[in-house]
Amino acid sequence: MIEDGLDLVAGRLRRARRVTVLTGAGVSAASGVPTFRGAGGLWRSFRSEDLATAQAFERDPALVWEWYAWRREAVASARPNAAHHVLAAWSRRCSGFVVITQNVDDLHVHAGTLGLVRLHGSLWELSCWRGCGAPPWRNEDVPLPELPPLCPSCGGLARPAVVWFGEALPSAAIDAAEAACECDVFLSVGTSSVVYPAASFLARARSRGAFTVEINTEPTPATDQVDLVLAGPADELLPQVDQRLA
Ligand code: BV8
Repeated sequence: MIEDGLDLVAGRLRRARRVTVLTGAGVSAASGVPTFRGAGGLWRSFRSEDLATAQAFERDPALVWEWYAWRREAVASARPNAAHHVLAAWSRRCSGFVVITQNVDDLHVHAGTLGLVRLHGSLWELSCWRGCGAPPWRNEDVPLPELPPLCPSCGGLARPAVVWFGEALPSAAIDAAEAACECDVFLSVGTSSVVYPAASFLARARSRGAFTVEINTEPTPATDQVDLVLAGPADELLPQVDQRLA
């Protein structure tokens, strides 16, 4: 019964000093943001993995920028949903609470989440493709005035300041995420648990004694690794857990 699962996780959260939540595209699905592997995962005929690489950008920067401009357009009209709001409230209520996100839509930021660890960057930040030394900059223009956008410092090509496949994650984010795996409860919410190193944190937290929970509408490779599965939409289940904490 889902009710028993909701009561169980609420009981664990009430007793927990340290709680960590890993989120993926499924958390933003109810906000209308296309997921990576779900129905919206394909752009034209391209798989996300084929476009989110430095090789693809090297080959055809205009094509890759068209895809990111399309995603920025889709996210620009999106608003945080109940899942984002519950996690933001928990981050304000509990000092030992950390959200690690794979999402680049910044909806957790817009929900006011404290202590957010962004593993893969942001759609709203750009950096210099040449690496001229200019620090990454924020640009929320939709549409972008020019495609592809240029580096304001050297005039060369700009790239989205996201982590592409084959690229290392920011070491500060990795360090913060690994530290957050020392927790009492670890929730894996709305992620297909196939992209690494993000998908490694659940096992890491489990090996350190955390009570682990998966919230997802579908089974994933993590489903048989966790202590508890809550099968359903995060935007419905997280508010139900929150009600039980009141
Ligand atoms: C690296 C930014 C090395 C860009 C992204 C170990 C084993 C196997 C492979 C590897 C490995 N280690 C490394 C690799 C390679 C690779 C990898 O993991 N490949 C996978 C595909 C097998 N990893 C990398 O390349 C990483 N870099 O390893 O570098 C290195 C090291 C040192 C020095 C140099 C190099 C970089 C990975 C990051 C890539 N960038 N994003 C952009 O966004 O454009 S990844 C991107 O895809 C997302 O950020 C996210 O991480 C991932 C998508 O996954 P999800 O978010 O989970 O989304 P998805 O659509 O898949 O699933 C949605 C889920 O939600 C589903 O389960 C669905 O059922 C559920 N759902 C839907 N609706 C709801 C819901 N759940 C709840 N409620 C709902 N309403």
